[in-house]
Amino acid sequence: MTDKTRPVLITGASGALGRVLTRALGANGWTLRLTDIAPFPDDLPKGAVFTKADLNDGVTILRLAEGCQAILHFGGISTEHPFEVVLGPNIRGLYHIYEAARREKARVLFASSNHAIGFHERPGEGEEKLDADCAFRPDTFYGLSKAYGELMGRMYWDKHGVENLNLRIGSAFPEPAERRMLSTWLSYDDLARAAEKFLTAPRIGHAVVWGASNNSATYWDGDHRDRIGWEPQDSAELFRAAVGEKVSRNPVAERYQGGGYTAMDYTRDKPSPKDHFSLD
Ligand code: 15L
Repeated sequence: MTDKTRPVLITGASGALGRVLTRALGANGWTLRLTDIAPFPDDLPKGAVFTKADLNDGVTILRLAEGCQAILHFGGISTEHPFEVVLGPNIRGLYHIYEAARREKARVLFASSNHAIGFHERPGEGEEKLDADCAFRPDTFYGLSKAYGELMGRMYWDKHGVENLNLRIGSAFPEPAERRMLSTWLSYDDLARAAEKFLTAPRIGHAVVWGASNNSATYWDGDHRDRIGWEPQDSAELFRAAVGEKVSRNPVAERYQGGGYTAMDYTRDKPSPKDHFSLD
């Protein structure tokens, strides 16, 4: 039975996706505890409490999670940065979240990212799509922290029974902004629906789900979405005319699923379209 009076903690509440979740879950009657290092910019939903906190501060995170049934972990660094910048919020902070979840017997929704697997090539027309069990191929220090986060979820489930869903988000924006996003786009409404399904699912275990809408140009197939009964409703196809020609013209970015992130600080020789790296 769903108990909406037991708090749900949302980290990264002041970010774009945290605000989407706060609005949607608040409107549906969930009791929300919100946190972020930045102030919360919107009106608080009824009954919600916001606390400014740094994910590096383990004591505060443990206190914030007291009595919570779930943690929606959307906090931390959300784009590529130097290793030392990523380390605190995304690695140490993540450990604080999982320790809090273990103590509270709370479940965790982890905002993972396609950049955990960004160096997989984009499938061509009719080629096989990627299954969520694929190897991690992180494309940045940021993507590496997301792969680590998924593995932390793996360990906390196997060792402590902390249920967790790793939503490997493609591109969550109001609309797709370039051709790649016709494959990777996740609408805000589909994101909110996934969070609600996560909260009400009877059992999750350790699950990995592609965080993308129902896009016909998808790169991805096969995941654990049945465990939460999530079926995305939106599709990037509606935007094809607007963004179909918007490409980067960078051969690295265009070859791999992670797009521009794969090309950042890239020091190998640039691949020609026909090259195939055999020593993978
Ligand atoms: C992400 O993980 C980022 O948080 C977001 O800003 C986008 O870059 C997105 O991936 C993407 O791949 O489009």
